[in-house]
Amino acid sequence: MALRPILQIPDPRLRQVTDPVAEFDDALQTLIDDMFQTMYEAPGIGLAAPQIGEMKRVVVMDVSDKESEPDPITMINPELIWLSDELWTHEEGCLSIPEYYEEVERPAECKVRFLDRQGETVELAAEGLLATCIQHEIDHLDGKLFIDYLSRLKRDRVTKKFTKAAKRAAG
Ligand code: GNR
Ligand code: NI
Repeated sequence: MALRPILQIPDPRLRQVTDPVAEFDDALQTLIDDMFQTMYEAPGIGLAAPQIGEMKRVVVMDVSDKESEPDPITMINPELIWLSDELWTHEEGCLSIPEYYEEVERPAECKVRFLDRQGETVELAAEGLLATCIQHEIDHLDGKLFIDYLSRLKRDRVTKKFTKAAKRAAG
């Protein structure tokens, strides 16, 4: 297992569409373990593979609160098969855009079909924070970020800030 560096905007890998997983091999199991370690250490409630530069359709999540038992969820090749008409607004953040938070409106409930880490098909209905997190993570697999739902003014402002910081870091 290994902690992996988390990419930040404007890294172009965060804007790419990722590839479906075809093989449930040891490399996939190691990737999933690395993603959980990286997510818990950050800490975050979700992590998508492209955030660590792995261009595959893999996400991990755990929206359980700190006081209760961990509830790790792995989704491989996830697909949203139903979204509610009812919307819900939640303040979102992203480990690839550290320390930036804005409210985003999304469908309040969703149903998702995915493969678990053994390759078994699972269907899950979600609401509240889990529904928001699932949609946020699946967006990552398609190169989409939560700032894409904000006004252009807000998106451009945060993108410029991180672009300047990256240029300064590169010297
Ligand atoms: O840790 C995270 N918190 C969060 C809060 C509200 C909505 C979505 C999220 S996901 C985020 C971790 C992350 O960047 N996942 O891609
Ligand atoms: Ni994110």
